[in-house]
Amino acid sequence: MKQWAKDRVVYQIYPRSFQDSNGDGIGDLPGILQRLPELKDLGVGIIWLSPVYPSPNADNGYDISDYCAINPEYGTMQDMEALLEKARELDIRILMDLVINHTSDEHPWFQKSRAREAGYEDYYIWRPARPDGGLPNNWTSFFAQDCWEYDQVRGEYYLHLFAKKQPDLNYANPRVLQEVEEIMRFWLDKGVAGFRCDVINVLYKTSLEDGEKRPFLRGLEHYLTQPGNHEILQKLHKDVLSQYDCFTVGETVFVTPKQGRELTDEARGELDTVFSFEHMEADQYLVKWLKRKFSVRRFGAALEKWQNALEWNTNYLENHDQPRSVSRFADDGAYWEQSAKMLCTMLLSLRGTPFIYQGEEIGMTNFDYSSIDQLDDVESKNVDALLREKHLPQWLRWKIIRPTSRDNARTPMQWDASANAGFTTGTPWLAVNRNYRRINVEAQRNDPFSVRSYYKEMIRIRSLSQTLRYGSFKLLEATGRLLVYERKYEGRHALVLLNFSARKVRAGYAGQVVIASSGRENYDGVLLPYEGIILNEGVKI
Ligand code: ISL
Ligand code: CA
Repeated sequence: MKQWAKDRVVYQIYPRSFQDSNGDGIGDLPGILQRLPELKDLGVGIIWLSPVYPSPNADNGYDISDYCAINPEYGTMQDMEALLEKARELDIRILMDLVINHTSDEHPWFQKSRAREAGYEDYYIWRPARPDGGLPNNWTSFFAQDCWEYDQVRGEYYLHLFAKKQPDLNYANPRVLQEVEEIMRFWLDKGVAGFRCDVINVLYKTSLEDGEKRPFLRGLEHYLTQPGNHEILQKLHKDVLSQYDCFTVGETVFVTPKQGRELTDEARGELDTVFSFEHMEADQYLVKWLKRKFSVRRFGAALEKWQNALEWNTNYLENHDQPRSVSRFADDGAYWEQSAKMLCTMLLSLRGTPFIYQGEEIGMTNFDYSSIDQLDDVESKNVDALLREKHLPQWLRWKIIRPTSRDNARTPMQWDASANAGFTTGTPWLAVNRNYRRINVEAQRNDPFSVRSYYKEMIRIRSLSQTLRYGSFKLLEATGRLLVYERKYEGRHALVLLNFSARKVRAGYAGQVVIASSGRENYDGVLLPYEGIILNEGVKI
């Protein structure tokens, strides 16, 4: 793995919601370009762009209809080149989102495949109905549906692990892999620095037999991290990735530490790093719809396991699929500011490359909508439909969907206190959170005590400290409220003390304060509500 990818901080941009430049209510590439200096100022060294390719937007760009072009809603290829150029000037590298498990059903490959055009028949996973007329198998999708859709043109069903407008590609067909290699070369040759690889451990379907009985994701055992998947990644690495100065992070659903180690083993040559999900279960049972109370103990246990499982981690608390961290793991009310800074202290002091999601650096919160009608997300809508089928009343459906919906993180970026938070002069595609007059970049930019300034300072401190970047990780405490860990490097160490509660907590350590989210310069053994502190050469007392 490249050293630059270890030393830099990544910032994820969800283009649709970042910055609109032409008043159509949709964020775009010129909008991003305009904001690059802002990100540079924050200390960002890498940007991950969620998909910007042409797409019918059944899943906001994760359903791609042309991999080597730019969605006209977002601009042109010239805009993309200008963005790369400006980023180069500022020494910011750009990662593209590589979504290759599925395409849009409007992609020309799918159009040709459904028409059985020569050479394209097997680009997707087609099956006839069962003799009894039933679906080809009993699998269920990630988005709360079955996995098969009947296509009138072809007279067969196609497999889709996600929405029905996202047919899965057939990786048993070597032509598909060649196409993917060409796409990767196209972008790397344009100067991108690598890829965030969407659901990259479900590409290869070993068999299409019925899945074991289970309430969700039936069929998973036939496609999760299969040997055939490892082979695909090795080939992409050998043929393409190894030829460039680039970095990859695989979004690997339900990944175990052992699989994570295999996927990132340099000797095997597959991926540089993976996103794991276990810490996201600190407030849920396996799937996000089954919420439980956030537990520091569970959170700490997941961190301890993953921080030590892999040679190098990627750390995140938010992305475009997850609710806002300050609303989820801490307090977005009375202790909003303390909470956001405490979470920042953690994110930037873990071992691995930190990923900040747009708006996280100003403490953006979950949306404040009052009904499902205000949502856009296909996943939320499918879940609502499923729960309705099961006769759940509306209030209960909303209770389940509201804290979990992916739209919580997709509300437009809050830039300033003007109309629509400075995101657009038109009507935003998704409503802006009403707290934008209080929570926005402009209000925080020049305030040395703001959440954003704290992020900036933490990024700076991390960049100066080998201990925080490369040190080993050791969990010292993960109790009801308190999370404490040690980072150690070449005989030096730092202690990170985090209070996940609205009460003062005794944490008996002493040392020199490197940074405290409260701004204080001395530590007296008691953490303030939602306070985060890093102590240099700290000791237990
Ligand atoms: O969001 C999730 C659960 O609610 C995840 O299961 C998510 O579907 C999974 O992490 C895969 O996510 C990625 O691929 C999807 C896309 O919708 C997500 O936005 C993307 O991050 C299909 O491309
Ligand atoms: Ca626009």
